[in-house]
Amino acid sequence: MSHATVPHQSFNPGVSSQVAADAFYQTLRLRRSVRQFSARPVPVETIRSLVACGGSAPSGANKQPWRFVAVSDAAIKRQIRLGAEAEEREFYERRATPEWLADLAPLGTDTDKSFLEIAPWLVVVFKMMKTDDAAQVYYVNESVGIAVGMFLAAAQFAGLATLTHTPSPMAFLGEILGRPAHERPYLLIPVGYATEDCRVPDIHRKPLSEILVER
Ligand code: IYR
Repeated sequence: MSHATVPHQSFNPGVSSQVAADAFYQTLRLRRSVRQFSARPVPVETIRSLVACGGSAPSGANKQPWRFVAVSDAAIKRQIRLGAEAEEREFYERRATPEWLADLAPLGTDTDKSFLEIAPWLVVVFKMMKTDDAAQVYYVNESVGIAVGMFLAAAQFAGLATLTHTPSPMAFLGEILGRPAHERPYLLIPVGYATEDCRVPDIHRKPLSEILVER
């Protein structure tokens, strides 16, 4: 069976692929999960561009099974903070295993999620278990994970700070944001600028020798 095609447009970085790839790495390597956000605003146009970057991701059968809900409304941000803190209290006080709490200790995280009200934007990513027309979707977790990765990389490239936040369970997000049942909360991403005095945990990425096998 024939299928419609268009000419491929390749991207020319204008330098060698090695130079371009290393330059991008020098940008990405500075990305850290930030929990101290300033109230400095980010224009909605910037958020739209970041979501367009996320939405450029490949997906199973091109079903694009993601929805990005961008929240700047103070009252909704407060509701989200209260919902997240309620889940986190449950997590830290009951659900987390001792091993999990020990693993989190170097991050210094706790139940205080005040950043959810301070960051100018909360981008709540939903995965779609069906299309809006109730059709089948494929490789949803892979697809949405890739889209989020591209969103995070774009935010870093734009000089913005992000946090990949997973209060769990996240059902309260669908309720607060009035999302339909076929959309399931996937990740909550505060977006903005880090405070001037922001500090982050002294943790490190694995060296290439540990993550790359060349054969
Ligand atoms: N969701 C909790 C706990 C938490 C879990 C993991 I895994 C992290 O990498 C970081 C935090 C919280 O946000 O505090």
